[in-house]
Formats: sequence, C-alpha cells, structure tokens
Amino acid sequence: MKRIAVVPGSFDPVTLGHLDVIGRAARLFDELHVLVVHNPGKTALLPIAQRVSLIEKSVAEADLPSNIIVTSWSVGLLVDYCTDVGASVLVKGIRSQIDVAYETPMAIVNRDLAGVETIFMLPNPAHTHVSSSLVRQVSALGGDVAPYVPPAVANYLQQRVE
Ligand code: COD
Repeated sequence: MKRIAVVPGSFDPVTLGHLDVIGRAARLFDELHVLVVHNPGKTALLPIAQRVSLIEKSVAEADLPSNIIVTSWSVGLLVDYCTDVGASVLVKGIRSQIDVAYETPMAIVNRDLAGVETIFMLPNPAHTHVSSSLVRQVSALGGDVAPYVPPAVANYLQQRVE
C-alpha cells in the first residue's frame, strides 16, 4: 500500500521554510501532496491558483523528489481531502512552541475525525524565523525577500511591485 502524506498550508507565498519541510517529507513517503488551503483567519495576498503555480515552480527549481503533487482544496475539512486521496498522515512544520500550541488541538481533532495522524517536523534552523506574513510585509514595503523565498517567488513578488 502506498504511504501518502499531505503538507497543508496557506503558502501565501511559499517560503524556504515551507520548501525545506516539503523536501524532507517527500523523502519519507511514497507520495506527498502539497495542499494549498485558504485560512479564513488570514488576509490573503495571492490567489490560490498563483500559490499553487509558485509552489510547482519552486519544487522544480529546487530539484525536489518527483513524488510531490501540488494542488488546492476549498471544500470541507482538511481530513476530507486526506480521505479522498488515501492519505493517512498530515505533516506540519514546527518553528517554535507557538506552532506546537496552534497545531496540537488541530492534530488531535483530525485524528478524532478521520484517524489521520499528524507528524510535526523540525525544519532547518536557518529558516525558523521565516514566515509568509513576514515575506508579505517586507515585499509590500519594498524590501528584498530573496533570502526568505525560492527564486520563483522572489521574481514574482519583484515583478508585482514594479
Ligand atoms: N519552517 C518550517 N515550517 C513552517 C515555516 C518555516 N519557516 N513557516 C510555516 N511553517 C509551517 C507552519 O507551521 C504550518 O505547519 C505550515 O508550514 C503551513 O504554514 P502556513 O502559514 O502557510 O499555513 P497556515 O498556518 O495558515 O495553515 C493553514 C491550514 C489550512 C493548513 C490550517 O489552518 C489547518 O490545518 N486548518 C484545518 C482546517 C480544518 O479542517 N479544520 C477542522 C479540524 S482541525
């Protein structure tokens, strides 16, 4: 049986921290779905389709494993997507105790709802200060986001502000 996992996120936009977790997770499973989900608690910058496209470009640029599928989900629970594609694991990147506190209740509820387990993955410490919201802020104020995002994202944001 194929071991399928899902890395969900807003990815608005995808950062080097996200990409690090995606690459590590892809090596642990037969198939890894990177799932762009709208987070109603956040004000979005990029349309969902643009986020998907930037992740696809970034995965290709970084030469990550070919078992990565990038897609989006807008209907219902996250675990409904997992059930639909036969995924039994969610992978979440953990930067700090704040992420643990935010993710733990969701992990328990997702296990209760559908038996989907959550794996907390520690990223490369070089990226633990990076977040999409920081990138959005630096970009909006005209700063250089290249240290925090894959080249495809840096180029896209650069063109967007020009
Ligand atoms: N390094 C490592 N990991 C990182 C980094 C970094 N620099 N930055 C972010 N991450 C991790 C985050 O901790 C998170 O695990 C993931 O990457 C995605 O981060 P974001 O910011 O892109 O996405 P979020 O936090 O807005 O997540 C959106 C979700 C929709 C995935 C989330 O809200 C969720 O799981 N919702 C569940 C919806 C649902 O079904 N609810 C009912 C049952 S709980």
